[in-house]
Amino acid sequence: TWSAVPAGPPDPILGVTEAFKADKDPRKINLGVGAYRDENGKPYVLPSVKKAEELITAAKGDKEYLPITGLSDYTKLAAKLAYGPDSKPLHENRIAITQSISGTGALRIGGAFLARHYPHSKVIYLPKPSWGNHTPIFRDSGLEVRGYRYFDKETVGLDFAGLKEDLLAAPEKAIVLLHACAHNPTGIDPTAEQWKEISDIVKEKQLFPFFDMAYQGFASGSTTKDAFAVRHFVEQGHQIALSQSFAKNMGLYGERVGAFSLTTESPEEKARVDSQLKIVIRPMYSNPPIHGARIAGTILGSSELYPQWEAEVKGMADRIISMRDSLYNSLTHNLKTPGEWGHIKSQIGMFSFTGLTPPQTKALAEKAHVYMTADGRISMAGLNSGNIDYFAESVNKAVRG
Ligand code: PLP
Ligand code: TYF
Repeated sequence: TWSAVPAGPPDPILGVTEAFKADKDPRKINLGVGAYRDENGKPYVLPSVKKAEELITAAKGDKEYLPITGLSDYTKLAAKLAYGPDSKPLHENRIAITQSISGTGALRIGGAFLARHYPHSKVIYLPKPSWGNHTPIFRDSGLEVRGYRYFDKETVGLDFAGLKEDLLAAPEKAIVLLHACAHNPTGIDPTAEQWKEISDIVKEKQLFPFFDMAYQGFASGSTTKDAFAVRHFVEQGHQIALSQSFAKNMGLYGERVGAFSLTTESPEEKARVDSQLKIVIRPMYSNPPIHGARIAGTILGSSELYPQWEAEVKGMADRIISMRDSLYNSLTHNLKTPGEWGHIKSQIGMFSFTGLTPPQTKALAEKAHVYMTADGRISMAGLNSGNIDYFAESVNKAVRG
């Protein structure tokens, strides 16, 4: 029956982990997948998450099905975290929101909802490059995927002129996907001034902004600062779509906790949109898992756990920032590695786009047992004081050839 099914390629990011696992060298380092590691290289369960789980266990709740759009105690607080406590659409009950299977599920619900109900366009523009899963998510949702310039190879920075040109050349009312903060894979975000210009172009061209916020708090250490772009667009009167994930900022990766929301014109419109979100979700998975949503809801709703969690997110962000400083200093000052490495320090969030070439990344895997994606992206969280010197020396050798 399946004789004509061709073997598919592995996921380019998760495939790196497979190669890493198969390597037996004790010096090996996995900088492929974007999952936080502590200073001992171990996965990190946040203490606030452990406390929330204790409270949940003590409450002896049942395991009944959640409603289709999930735990409303959680989604209300997720919306407040993203849009801000003073958000106008939030206070006016104009935000349609549903729990989702983490960020991926939120993007997929959004893609499917827009493909069915957005009346103006079936075209979505993604930054070049973008997270590898964006293209299949939106294509499989029934949208036509196109790209806008984002990364400038020459400066290892934002191609802001190219970005503006491409958005201005897009058909009116097309959908545009924006990484809210900590752009994956480049680690390069627009500045606040640049976001304001992007907002103006989106307004002029009547584009529909779809924000993917997978790293709120993880980029700068402040959930408020990282929500700047989303809140600015909403203040400017844009109707937006928003995907949220608690995988990174609460370390809830495998619990699959996320949310998808749309701002609307009125509570009446919100109610109609909510009803159609349910119709999109019902035949996909019926209703979402309960445990992770309880954890996130407990933390966001607790006057004790919320500040504790914010400090823990900042701790993760700060550790990553300190690794950026160390790596930059090793390459530039200690090893005098040829090239300009300032981008390692200026990039934001989980990833650094090193500028290493595919042959260099291949050599790093084969000779030094150091694994990263072929585009030269490294997950900064995989570095720690125990392996950073070995990593810098290996990069130095690879660059010198
Ligand atoms: N969007 C971006 C930009 C990501 O980097 C990720 C991966 O972490 C996601 C969405 C979705 O991840 P998850 O489905 O684990 O929340
Ligand atoms: O880019 C990353 O590494 C994260 C994690 O299919 C991830 O976003 C990667 C690939 C994937 C799911 C999650």
